[in-house]
Amino acid sequence: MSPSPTYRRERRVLQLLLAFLIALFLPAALMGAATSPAHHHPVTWRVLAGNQSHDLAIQGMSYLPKNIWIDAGDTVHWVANSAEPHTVTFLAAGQTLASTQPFNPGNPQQTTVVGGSSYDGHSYYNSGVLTTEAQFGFGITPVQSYSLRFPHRGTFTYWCLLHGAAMKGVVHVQRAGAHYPYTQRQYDAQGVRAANRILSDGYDLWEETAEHASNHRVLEGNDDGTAMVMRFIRPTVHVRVGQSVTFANIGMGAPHTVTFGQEPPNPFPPSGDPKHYAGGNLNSGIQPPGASFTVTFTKEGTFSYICALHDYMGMVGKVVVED
Ligand SMILES: [Cu+2]
Repeated sequence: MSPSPTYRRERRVLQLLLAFLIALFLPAALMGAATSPAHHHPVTWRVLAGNQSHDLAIQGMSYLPKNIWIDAGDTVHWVANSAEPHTVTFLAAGQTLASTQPFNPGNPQQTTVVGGSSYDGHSYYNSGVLTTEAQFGFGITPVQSYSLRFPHRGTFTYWCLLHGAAMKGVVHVQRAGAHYPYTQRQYDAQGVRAANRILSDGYDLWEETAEHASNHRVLEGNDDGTAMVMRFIRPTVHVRVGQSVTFANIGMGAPHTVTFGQEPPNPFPPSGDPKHYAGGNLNSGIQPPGASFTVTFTKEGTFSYICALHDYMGMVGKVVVED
């Protein structure tokens, strides 16, 4: 005997109702699973290292954002955002920042990736040299990004080994599944605002510094702890034969050089005679903050020079010597 028409109709209604209920509740059930802590999907967050003006004259010493809140199991992906190099460096427990300063381009612990891809909360981890430039010099291969996973809760501070105390970032790791206080979009917007502030501070500093420069006193850029001016101020000066120009590093951050003639393979040691310069090779050597270098010009002509560390950013100048 075949089922009655009524039974068949009831069964079809039941099937439709079941399909409707599945359609209604399945997405909610899946979403519930995705947001529960037990099934927390790790998120990768982006932090920019540095920022700069279009002409590279102003370089920022900051991570954007400086503070980020993530959940245990998430990853932070740092991306190089300037020609000026930076590192992302977590110091070992008990290690001081001072013990790593100044940056040593000959130390692979500082210039290459150190530590694994997962942060243990207490060991030394280093990104290597992060820059948008393909080359860095000193035989160092730079990197464009660095990723680290954070499996443990805690507040973890990191530094840039090139800029020391001026450049600090913090990763706040909450428990897995905890609510995020900010989205990536909000961090990106914060980053744009911070970058614009740094650039406008840098241009103000450039203007103020120019007031202290003269034909006999050239300033090797300047910095205010966050923004760096990567220009000789003034870039062109005029003197007479027998006169001198003093190049001074009045900043707190970057070292510079004053290099006439051929750029030496190693810009660190000084070479040439600054007391009688009549053209050719002359190098100040590395000028840390506070250092100065005086050159006496004994011949007329136009003499171009560079900062061997920052010429690719446009840090170059010339001295016009007249009889
Ligand atoms: Cu320089």
